[in-house]
Amino acid sequence: LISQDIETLLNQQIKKEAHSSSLYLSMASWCNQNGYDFSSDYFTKQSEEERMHQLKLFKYVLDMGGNAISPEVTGIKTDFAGFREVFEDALEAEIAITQSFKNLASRCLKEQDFVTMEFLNWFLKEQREEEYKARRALELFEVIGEEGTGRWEIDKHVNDITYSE
Ligand code: OFO
Repeated sequence: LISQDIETLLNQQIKKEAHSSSLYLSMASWCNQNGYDFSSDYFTKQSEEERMHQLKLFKYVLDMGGNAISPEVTGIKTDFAGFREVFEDALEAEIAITQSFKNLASRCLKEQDFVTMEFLNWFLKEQREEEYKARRALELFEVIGEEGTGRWEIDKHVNDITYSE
């Protein structure tokens, strides 16, 4: 069983993951329409991962006898000032998600809910990878540079980013 507070926080997290999934899909659309097709694929994959995170949390709430809420997602950003801004927003979003999981984890420790804490460990580890990838993508803008065919090069390398522990 989970407490009402933990259930509320988990439902908020479900909504955040759904929001992330929609945001990434919006980024995929913008990238495709502006000629960055590799990045579009990259963000489509990210969107699928966020959906998977959402469902993982959703199942956990139900498994623990709680009321999992199918979230309403609104206010998704669709217009970006440029290619770089898409990646800046992606990193910012991942950092916010990490913070959100940290808040959830600290609530679990306060309540001595070690079962949920153990469940959350998977996400905390996942965030390490997600933040790394987002940061690395942004670094490509520095390493390669945006001038000339720079953005075209950056787009080509986005899917090469891999994370190893
Ligand atoms: Fe990329 O965040 Fe989900 O968990």
